[in-house]
Amino acid sequence: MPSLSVLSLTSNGYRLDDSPARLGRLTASDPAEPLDRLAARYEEQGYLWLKGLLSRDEVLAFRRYFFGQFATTGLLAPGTDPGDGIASSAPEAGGNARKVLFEIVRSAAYESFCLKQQLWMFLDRFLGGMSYLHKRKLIRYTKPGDASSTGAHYDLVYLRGGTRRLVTAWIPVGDVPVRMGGLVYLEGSHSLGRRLEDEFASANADLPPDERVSAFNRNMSETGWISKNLPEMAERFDRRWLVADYEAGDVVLHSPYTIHAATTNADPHGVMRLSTDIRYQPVADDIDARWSSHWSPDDGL
Ligand SMILES: O=C(O)CCC(=O)C(=O)O
Repeated sequence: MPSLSVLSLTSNGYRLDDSPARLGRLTASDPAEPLDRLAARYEEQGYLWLKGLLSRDEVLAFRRYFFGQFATTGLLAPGTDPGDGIASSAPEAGGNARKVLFEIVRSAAYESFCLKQQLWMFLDRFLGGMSYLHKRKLIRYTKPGDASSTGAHYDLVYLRGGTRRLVTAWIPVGDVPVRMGGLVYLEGSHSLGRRLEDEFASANADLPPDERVSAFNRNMSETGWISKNLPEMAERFDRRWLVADYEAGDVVLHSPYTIHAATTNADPHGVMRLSTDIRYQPVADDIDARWSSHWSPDDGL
């Protein structure tokens, strides 16, 4: 494993590796550990990186299925195996890849991937009762060198219309070593997220109900993100960004208050980062109605 100080790690043009003291590694958890120990670690860390919760082979089979749908779109390098997910160096033409992506979002194959038994059974145990999977589910591929990455945010900003007992599952669909720009977590940031949310709640108190739950209301930044400048945030909040070499089969659960972002895919061989992020909650709790439809580019969330 390369030392963190030699990694070239950037996000939206900002370099994270200039301050090695502001970088650390995520702590892994074994899904077979006793539930009370896992729950205590989630409370303490704001996340659980569950190693090998899913079958590696099944995850890799879904990666192949996913990229296989793009065979005629120009997304993949000619003559390569879809399972490898190697991006073509030529620019995509005609917007076909985008069309295919949003067809996959509505597909039975993707739905069943997100409802793997190992996952929902774990969530049932973790939430202490029947779990519900939000219909709005996001799946993203990132090509090496893509200029924009997910900025720092916590998920409740987009889900204020329902329960706070939400759990996001971020699932790498394929291996995502640090250089491929997986999720990075601001250490111990769930307490910070709670504080920010309290501040927004009082600032938003006088807004009409629809606006109050909006990630884009007048009291929020344009995107709902806290910042794109991750190194500056690490200094401002005096914390480290935690990175990880994710492997196919891993699942990361994070709380709706945990601040996270993504980094640039710097894979030298053109390998695309593929991941899905989906949200579970107790079925009996209030559900944010805005998340009851499939993800679409114009859903305003
Ligand atoms: O995969 C990404 O770039 C962002 C994912 C995310 O924000 C999430 O899992 O909540």
